[in-house]
Amino acid sequence: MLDNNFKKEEFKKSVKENVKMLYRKTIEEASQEQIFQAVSLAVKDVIIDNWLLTQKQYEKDDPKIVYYLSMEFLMGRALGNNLINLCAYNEVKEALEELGFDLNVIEDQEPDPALGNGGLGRLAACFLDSLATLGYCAYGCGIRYHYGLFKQKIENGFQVEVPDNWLKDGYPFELRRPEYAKEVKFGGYVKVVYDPATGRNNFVQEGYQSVLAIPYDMPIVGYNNKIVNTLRIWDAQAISEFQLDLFDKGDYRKAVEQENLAKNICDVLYPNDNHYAGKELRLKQQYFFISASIQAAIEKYKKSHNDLHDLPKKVTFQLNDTHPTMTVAELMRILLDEEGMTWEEAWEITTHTCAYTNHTIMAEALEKWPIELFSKLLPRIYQIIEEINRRFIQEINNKYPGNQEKVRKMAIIYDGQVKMAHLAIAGGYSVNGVARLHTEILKKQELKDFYEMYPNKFNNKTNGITQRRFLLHGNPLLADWVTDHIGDGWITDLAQLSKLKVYADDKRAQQEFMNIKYQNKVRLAKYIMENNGIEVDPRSIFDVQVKRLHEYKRQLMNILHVMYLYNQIKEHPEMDFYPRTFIFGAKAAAGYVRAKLTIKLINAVADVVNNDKSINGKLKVVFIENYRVSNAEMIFAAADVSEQISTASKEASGTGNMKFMLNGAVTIGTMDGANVEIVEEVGQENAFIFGLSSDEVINFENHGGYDPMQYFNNDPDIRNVLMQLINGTYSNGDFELFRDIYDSLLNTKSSDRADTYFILADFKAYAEAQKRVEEAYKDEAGWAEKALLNTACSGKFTSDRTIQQYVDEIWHLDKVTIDK
Ligand code: 26Q
Repeated sequence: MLDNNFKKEEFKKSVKENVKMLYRKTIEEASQEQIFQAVSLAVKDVIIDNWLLTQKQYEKDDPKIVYYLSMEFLMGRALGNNLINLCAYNEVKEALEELGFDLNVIEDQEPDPALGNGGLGRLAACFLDSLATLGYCAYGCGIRYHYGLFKQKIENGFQVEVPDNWLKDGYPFELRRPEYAKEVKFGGYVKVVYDPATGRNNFVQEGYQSVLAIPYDMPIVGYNNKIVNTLRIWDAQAISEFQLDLFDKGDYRKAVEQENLAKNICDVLYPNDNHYAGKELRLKQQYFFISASIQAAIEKYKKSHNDLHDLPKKVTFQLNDTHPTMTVAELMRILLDEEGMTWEEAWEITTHTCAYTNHTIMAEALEKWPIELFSKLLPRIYQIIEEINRRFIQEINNKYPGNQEKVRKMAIIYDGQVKMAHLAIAGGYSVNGVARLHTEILKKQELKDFYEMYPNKFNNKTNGITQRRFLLHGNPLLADWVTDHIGDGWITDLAQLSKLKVYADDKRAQQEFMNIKYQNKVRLAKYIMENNGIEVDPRSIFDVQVKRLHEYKRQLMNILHVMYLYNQIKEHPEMDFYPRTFIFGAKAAAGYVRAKLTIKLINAVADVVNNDKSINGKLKVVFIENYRVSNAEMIFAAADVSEQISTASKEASGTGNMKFMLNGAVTIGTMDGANVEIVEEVGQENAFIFGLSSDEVINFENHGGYDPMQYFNNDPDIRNVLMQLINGTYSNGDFELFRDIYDSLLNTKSSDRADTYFILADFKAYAEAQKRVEEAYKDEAGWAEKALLNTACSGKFTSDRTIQQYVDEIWHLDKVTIDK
């Protein structure tokens, strides 16, 4: 066992002590939840020592800091992950066994902190893990939502959202730090005050309302290196609780208003994924956590440095999509209004400190705020953005004299709206996409004009995932097998997985590899039985699509294909067919009606297919309720086939695709996002690629010429499946239930083009690729080789590699090691 602070007997004593202190109980009397709290407290104790050590080291070394600013951190459970990174997992497992507890059951007591929607939020969590493991000084900055992403229940086949009260029993891995509270100001107006001493106009916000931002810190444990970084999430508190004298002054109304303002800011995470909703509360959330985070960062910088002009040498603010773009204006405000700098000085510093990551090219995800809303809520910030815009337009005019078209397309404020992406690009020194194809599309299409103006700002950082959670913790059997074959260096250097390649055609290795897959399928089958009451055969092909539900991700194409297969089996019962279990997991945004109807369709098909005795269990369909980080770990480990079937050009990167690959699942997918790079690593022959290319899709979109009706008219298989949406086959005779889905594919009633995501265009190619999957799976050795090679070739997709590239090419951080 590696060097860590765990002594088994001491740890057991500490758990007993904690149960006594917290609950006045003996260990025999305590519930599993209470044991979880007691164990977590014992673990936190060890972490805190390293946390202090790390802070001391940072104070001594004064390394450059990255602040990763994000509205979302989809952390998943902390206990198991912390034990893994402390290299104490097995010891604690044994200690608990000796006390009569099962660590897995204890881990299951932890709420799954779901302060994120999907890919973007989970990426932020993987990045924090890699930053700590690689020894870089990094702070995550976000919001302490009281309710995370809703829990999903399925009732009568429909999604029902249930509030996620994750703080209900107290969360053991957070530390409240009220002494670092910051004031955040909203509303009011800006008064211009001439200062004869400096000859400057000063801008003073008056008549505003304040909220107090209280930080809560969560430890981010690096792997086996004693480094513990910090995720700082801000909670809102009414300032009047601190300033009771307001009442004395008789300003009762303001006190109540401020109280109300504070009340709802941190209530809930907006459950939209890849979709923008221009809600005032969302804008408040943005400014709330940005203002607090930037104030704290500047204060910290000033403690040990005396010249703010050197800020870019010591600090980078990385913007996780446009949601934290307010950073640009808030930093300008502090430098101008509080530090008394000139515009030019402040702009020079800001544009060398901020950097922006783009995560989507979906038009409906682009953030645009109406200026009335913006200027009322944030008058001084709006004023600053107006000036940024005025100067930016001047720059455009200088570069393209008389070209109004450029101004129209690139201005930060235009048509009564503030365009956050434009502000992020103008206000920073780096713009990156999240996979090679995505970055190319940004440069050639979506952000073409900006690329032309600032080619040097643009760069690619292909996403990655942390193997510590998604292999070492999630798939212990495979993790041990890998370590037995190539040593444990892969845990911090995933490229070493390529050493497994020599085993790809080794009979024994293949058998062991597939046996582990089988055991993981048994584990998932048990979970499905317990949670869904559906019996699935672990010998069938586990074909999995888990991700947020969105039309562009095409869960609909997957389920239409299942309907097609079912028709085939019914028509040709004698047909050779390898048993397959189609597994879905997906949350739909609460207001996304068509996505929710797709969930109903999946469950309706499941009902019919799973209960049809005549097909002898050849086909099963399972919708796993409440897909989230904790069950994801188990699902990836059990997958044979990874569904990555987005309309080409729409998925910026995808990260689930990488988690499947790492766990030895074979991809069926389009040439989209990071799939392109996955195929490049593993080889065409070890993946199943189909469908329109991104160029073909973009060409249709720009020039028209796509007619889904042709497929309906000319292809009887497609026609049959589509008719089954409106003839009651899956709706107990109700012709209307799924009509919206049918219409979305064929009818041009709405202003949208029918079949926006080219499902009918790709359907046959998809079915044919699925046929190839089936044939390949029948060849046991051939499949084992493919699966093993997927794991062996997944080294590129570690977030350690991604972070190292951010460090080398954008952040330029200093590596830190803890002395001794
Ligand atoms: C915006 C405004 C108002 C409310 C919500 C939002 C909002 C929230 C979340 C907009 C977008 C998101 C999330 C986007 C996202 O998760 N994108 C994914 O990012 C991954 C990590 O880079 C990529 O792998 C995925 O391809 C991309 O879809």
